[in-house]
Amino acid sequence: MSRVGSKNTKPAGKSWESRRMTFRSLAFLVLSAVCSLSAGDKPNVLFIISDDLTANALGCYGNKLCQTPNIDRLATKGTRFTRAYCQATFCGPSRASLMFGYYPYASKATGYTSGRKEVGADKDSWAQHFKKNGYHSARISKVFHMGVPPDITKGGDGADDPESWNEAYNSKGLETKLPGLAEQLSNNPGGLKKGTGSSQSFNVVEAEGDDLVHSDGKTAQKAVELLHKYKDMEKPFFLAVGFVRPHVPLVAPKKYFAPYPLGKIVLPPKIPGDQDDIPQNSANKRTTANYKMDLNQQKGTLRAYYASVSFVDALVGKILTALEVTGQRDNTIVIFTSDHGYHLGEHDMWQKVSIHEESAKVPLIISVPGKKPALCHSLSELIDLYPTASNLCGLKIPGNIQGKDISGMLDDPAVKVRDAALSSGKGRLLRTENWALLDYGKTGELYDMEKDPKQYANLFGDSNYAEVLAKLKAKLKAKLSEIGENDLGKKIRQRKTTE
Ligand SMILES: [Ca+2]
Ligand SMILES: [Ca+2]
Repeated sequence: MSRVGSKNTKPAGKSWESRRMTFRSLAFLVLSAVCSLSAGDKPNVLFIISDDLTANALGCYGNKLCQTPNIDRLATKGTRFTRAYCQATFCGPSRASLMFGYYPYASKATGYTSGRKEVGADKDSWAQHFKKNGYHSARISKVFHMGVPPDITKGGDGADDPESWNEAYNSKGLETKLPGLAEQLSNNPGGLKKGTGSSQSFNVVEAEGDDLVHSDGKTAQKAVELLHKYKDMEKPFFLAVGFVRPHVPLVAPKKYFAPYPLGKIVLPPKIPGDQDDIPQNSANKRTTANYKMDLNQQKGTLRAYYASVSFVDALVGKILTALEVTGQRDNTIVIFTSDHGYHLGEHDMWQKVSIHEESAKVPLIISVPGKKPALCHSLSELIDLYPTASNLCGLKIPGNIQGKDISGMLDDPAVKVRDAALSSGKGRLLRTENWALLDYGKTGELYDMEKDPKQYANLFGDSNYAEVLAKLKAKLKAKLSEIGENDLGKKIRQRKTTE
């Protein structure tokens, strides 16, 4: 899909200037017509982040079973990115990175931290930058890291950054203690243990009661309340809303399980021997075998994950409806994403931390009033949200942050600002348009993403690809060295990528 608008490279000369002026005037007229903006007004930002949500579970990303009508509708009103990557494949570092604008490799914010301690008091988070520049900044639930479920059952702040917000709310929830049909689907051979088990297992509760007995239900309700409050506020708002589903435990109201009877669930396609060329290491250990899941337990997990996703989708719908009924949809930029992806049985792997495509790729939708909907295949990173939103709202992009402004992609989806995306878990992923290098130091994985988008055949040890591998390793090294040049004063030790 293409759209009218500014191009990647601008033609020189007077004709370009006049075309640009015409375009600007047109854009202004369109914007004035659809928005109730007066000159100088800044758009609001509604940032919705889900937890552990793979793009593969969403209808708009091609899932035929999981029902996500509200997120799908948002996608039809914005730009949907098909190659957006997180900077770390688990909660803490991914969120610290996107909120503070530094790669985990640079900041060393690699644990369950907000990132504040690592970047220092003199750096502004994304929300704080907006707060300092005339925005009312608010958080509901998990935006910086929170332990799920412990911080949710406590109703605590988790690893929050109080400097970022004018107001912040937590959404206490009972999680697996909610009444309902409860079961543990991993590490429970034969389903002999009744009820739910340890916190990071696939614990499922088909809960009695409505949305509001859940942490996420309360989060959406608070968001609706704040949107009503903000409609008469003079300042624009930066509202960050974090949902904790589909992070485990997979607890959601019973009604969201109904569309997914076990008989309807289809596990991802399996290739014989697929696991054999995947290095055994801590990044890749969350396998069906290690979780001791039989076929029905695998399907049950997928079913509960889909129910959790549909629950989040319904809550996103409630928030977007509130944005519309309060008359703020036409002057609010809506961003929807997740902190990282997730395995749902591909390669017989589950959950996160892996740096395979399913775990490192994130859903990303950016909807800007006045801009045409589009599909964008250009590479982007979550770290790009901070500079991009800043530019879209007419705020200066802080010089210290490491993301790139991708707002040009919202005018023309063919625009490219990166030739590679970088992610990390236990290892580093360098993802170019055609290749994925998963680097673990001594071992690695190499995939031809054009011929093998599902990453079945690891070419790392194949001598026919030695040249490609060498080039990618050099590119990764150069990228890390570029990121190492920053203002944080951290000692970066370049790890050997070849041995
Ligand atoms: Ca997460
Ligand atoms: Ca394989």
